[in-house]
Amino acid sequence: MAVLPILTAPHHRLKLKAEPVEKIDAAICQLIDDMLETMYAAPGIGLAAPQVNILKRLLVIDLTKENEPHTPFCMINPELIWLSDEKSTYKEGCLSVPRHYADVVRPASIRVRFSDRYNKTNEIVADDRLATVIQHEIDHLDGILFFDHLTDLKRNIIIRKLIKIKKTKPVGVKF
Ligand code: GNR
Ligand code: NI
Repeated sequence: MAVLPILTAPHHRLKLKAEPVEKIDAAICQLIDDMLETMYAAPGIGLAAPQVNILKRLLVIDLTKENEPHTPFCMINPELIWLSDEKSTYKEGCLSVPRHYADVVRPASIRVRFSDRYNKTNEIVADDRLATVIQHEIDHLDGILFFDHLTDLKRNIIIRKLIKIKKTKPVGVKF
């Protein structure tokens, strides 16, 4: 088990499209466990493989509250197969966009197809916060960050601040 370093924006690797997982082998299962450990350490409620510099279509999520037992799940090669017309707005944050939060409008309900770590195909319908987090994580697999859903002005303000932080803080230092 290992806590992996998380890439922060602006970073060109965060803008790339991730490749499908071809085979769910021991290395992928190890990666899933390391991503969960990294997510809990951060702490965060979701993590996509590109955030730890692995360009594979794989994500982990755990929406459990602090004093409840962990109920993590992973999605391998997830596909959004239905999006509701109805939208909802949530204040989003991202481990790759430290210190910044913004309201993002997304479809309120989704249907998503994915493989689990046993290579079983699953389909679920999600709404509310779960729908938002799944869409946020699938965005990472396509090189999209939450600020890409904002106006150019808001995005540029965030990116400028992130560049400033990177210039003044050595890489890898937590803040
Ligand atoms: O920890 C996280 N919280 C969060 C809050 C609102 C919407 C999305 C998220 S995901 C984020 C962790 C992360 O960056 N996942 O990619
Ligand atoms: Ni994120």
